[in-house]
Amino acid sequence: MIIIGERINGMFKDIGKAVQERDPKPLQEWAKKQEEGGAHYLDINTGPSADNRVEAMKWMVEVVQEVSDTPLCLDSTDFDAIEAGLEICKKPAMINSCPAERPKIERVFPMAVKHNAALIGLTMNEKGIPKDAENRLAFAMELVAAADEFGLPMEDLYIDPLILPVNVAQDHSPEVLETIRQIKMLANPAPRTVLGLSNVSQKAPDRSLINKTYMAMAMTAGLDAAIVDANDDDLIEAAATADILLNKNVYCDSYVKVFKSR
Ligand code: THG
Repeated sequence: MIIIGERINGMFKDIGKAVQERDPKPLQEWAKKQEEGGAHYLDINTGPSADNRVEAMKWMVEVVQEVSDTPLCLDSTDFDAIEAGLEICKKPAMINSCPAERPKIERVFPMAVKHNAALIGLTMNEKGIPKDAENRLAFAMELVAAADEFGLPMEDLYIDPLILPVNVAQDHSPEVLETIRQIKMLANPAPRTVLGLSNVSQKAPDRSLINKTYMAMAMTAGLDAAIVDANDDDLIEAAATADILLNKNVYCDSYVKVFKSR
């Protein structure tokens, strides 16, 4: 399971403020802390309040790379900001994200290939997120076809079926699991799958319980990666354990430690 740490996101008050004031400290502290928690990538999102997202993204990538070698997942709807970040990433990055909309596909897929980056494709278009697995899969198929067309290796395409909060969109959660199952049958080699896991528990009590339960269910369906709270030890340990029980990693007595240090 690939763990993408969610915390360096301007949606969080401390990060939003740090980006505005160009104070590197909170970003650098969260980079180290998430790495120690078990993050394999760090999500970098300027948040909604940044006034110049290109400059903000460049600054965020620079200050995080001063203290961390962990690969970055550049999270923005502003493709100029993503491109500016990619230009200065030291390690192959992940682009987060591209919906199934033709003009955006034509801009982002070649960008991923050029920078040897992985790419998260979303099962949505300008009309929004469908409810049924069937319609989410139609968008997944468009993304798979785009990977073929633009020469993006299938294992670099991460399809995100977009989980919504269970307290307002409960009927989506089984549809997302079914979507993950079927995405794995769309191509050989199969594309990978990813979720912004914490969405599922937004505004609900017992967030950690909902997050880790849904994560284990999604892993059984074929989930390869998730944007998560990398400092939720129970969740990280559940991911490591599910990898063992799905025979994805070799069992050893310290498998949690091995998973965290990967
Ligand atoms: N798919 C992809 N990328 C994504 C998402 C996705 N990026 C953003 C998001 N969704 C994943 N990251 C988060 C980060 C934080 C929260 C949820 C998902 C979160 N934040 C608290 C909240 O909203 O209650 C904020 C708490 C605070 O302000 O302190 O839950 O789905 N590809």
